[in-house]
Amino acid sequence: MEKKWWHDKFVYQIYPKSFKDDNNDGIGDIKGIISKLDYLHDLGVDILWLTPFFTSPMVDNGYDIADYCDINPLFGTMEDMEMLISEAKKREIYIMMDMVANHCSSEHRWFKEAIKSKDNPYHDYFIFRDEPVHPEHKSCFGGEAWEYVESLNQYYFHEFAKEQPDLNFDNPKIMEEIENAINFWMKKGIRGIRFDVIHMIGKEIDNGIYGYGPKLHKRVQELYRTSYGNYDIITVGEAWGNLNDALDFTLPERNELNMVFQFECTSSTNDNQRHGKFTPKPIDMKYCKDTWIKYQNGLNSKSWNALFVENHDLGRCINRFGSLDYMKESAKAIATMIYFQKGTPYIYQGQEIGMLNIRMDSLSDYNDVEVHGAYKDYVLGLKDITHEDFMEACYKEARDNARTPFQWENSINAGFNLGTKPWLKINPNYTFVNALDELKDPNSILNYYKELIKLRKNPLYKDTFVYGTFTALDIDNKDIFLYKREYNHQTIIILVNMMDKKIPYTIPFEIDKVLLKNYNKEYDTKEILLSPYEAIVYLVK
Ligand code: TEU
Ligand code: CA
Repeated sequence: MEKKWWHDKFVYQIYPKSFKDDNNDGIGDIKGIISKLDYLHDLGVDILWLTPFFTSPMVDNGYDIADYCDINPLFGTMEDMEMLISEAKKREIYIMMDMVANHCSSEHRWFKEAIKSKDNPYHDYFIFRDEPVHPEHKSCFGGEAWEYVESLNQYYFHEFAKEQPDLNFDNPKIMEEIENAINFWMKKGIRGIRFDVIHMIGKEIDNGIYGYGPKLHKRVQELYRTSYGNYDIITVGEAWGNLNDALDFTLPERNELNMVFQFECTSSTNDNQRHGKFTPKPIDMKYCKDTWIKYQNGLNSKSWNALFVENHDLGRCINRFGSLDYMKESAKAIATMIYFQKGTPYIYQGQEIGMLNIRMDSLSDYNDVEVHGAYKDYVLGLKDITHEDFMEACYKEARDNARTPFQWENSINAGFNLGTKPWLKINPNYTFVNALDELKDPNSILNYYKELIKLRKNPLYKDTFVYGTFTALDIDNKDIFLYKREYNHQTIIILVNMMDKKIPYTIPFEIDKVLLKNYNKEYDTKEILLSPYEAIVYLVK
């Protein structure tokens, strides 16, 4: 495999609105990120993926872009962004941007022109029809996917909110616009791109095809050729699909993307026979283990994996995969289980300090457009989810769980700012879950993350973690995740108890030494009684 500069790097995802509010207006900003670069450097991460920071009315918190080449004034100025890029670079940290190509904002100049008349050159930038086509296909955020425009006597298509009209990729001008936007940022020194819902840019609306249309991969290849492929950057696609879809995007010879996120584990708690995340079901860790193994084996030698358990659209990983009774232990176990696999680790802001889901008192505490759309559809419309069940589902799965302000310390507004009411509630647990306390406690989740990152980068073991083969062991065991990484006669084994119970276990190999552990135990025999969520990384003889 051809070696790349980003192969051994950790990506850290920042949701700028919630990270750090420097000017104390209640909204996180770029200067806030700059002020925390030392914290991030100290943690050991190398690439910062920033969710969209472009001009936006913020209906979907930036995933509704009104100008692809300008900075959202809520977050700062272009000078601030240039400063962030250069200050980060001084610490050998690089910026990854979020490219939303599938749709833009209804406040974008293109859309404002488009609705002026059918002859307007921008009209064909969007998907207009005289009647809704396949009206049974609903918007991802609730309600219809077609919105009527009276002045035109036409409807336009929007996969997400009605303020997020889909762009018409059948119009070659759209490819050009997106290419120009990417090239603009490449020249500013951006070193990575995360592509939002990239599987949707091949849609064929009249044929009822929304994801993975026949022209999808040709379009991604064209974007590669005309824009980011000319720069030495790291790319990752948000592509909801299966293993074969992942291969199609990531086989190096196809010149598309370096890796994609797979959502089979994180969405396995959604009951898709009913209303998805709003009708959640319990986690099945064996299923998750099998899925992780499937992607490791499927992409292993051929392409590359993205290793993640959280992002800005998901509930927190302790709530999903771990246990509140074993907060610290399970947080560390989850990290150990996932980040020693082969691929690029992604850490979502707050994950490293064990931030948790938030219990909101009322529906109005939620900011997310998705929550309010779903409430209208299922609680008020279909009436097949009760208000109480809906609130309970939101506690488990609502995207706002990941978007509460970062908890920096046990002081006013958790240190997010100096006291102005933040745009979204702060989790009241900041009194005991916060970065400052975590830094001080040698057994904290944060210090474990630091140790884990150091270990994965340690020159003695790095090649094994980065390029070593992955082999799952004891695969039928439904409680334990055991896997081995091997490179040039070095073998490292990762053993994780995924359960909240004690499990006696006989280690099936000869131990040289323990490289990382989340319990203060000595391991001198091969017969061990694993504690709940115990995790151990062994160097093998
Ligand atoms: O998400 C796409 C997506 O399909 C889901 O993750 C979505 O968040 C929803 O929860 C499905 O139920 C991406 C972004 O990550 C998300 O934040 C945006 O809202 C969305 O695209 C639209 O740009
Ligand atoms: Ca601010």
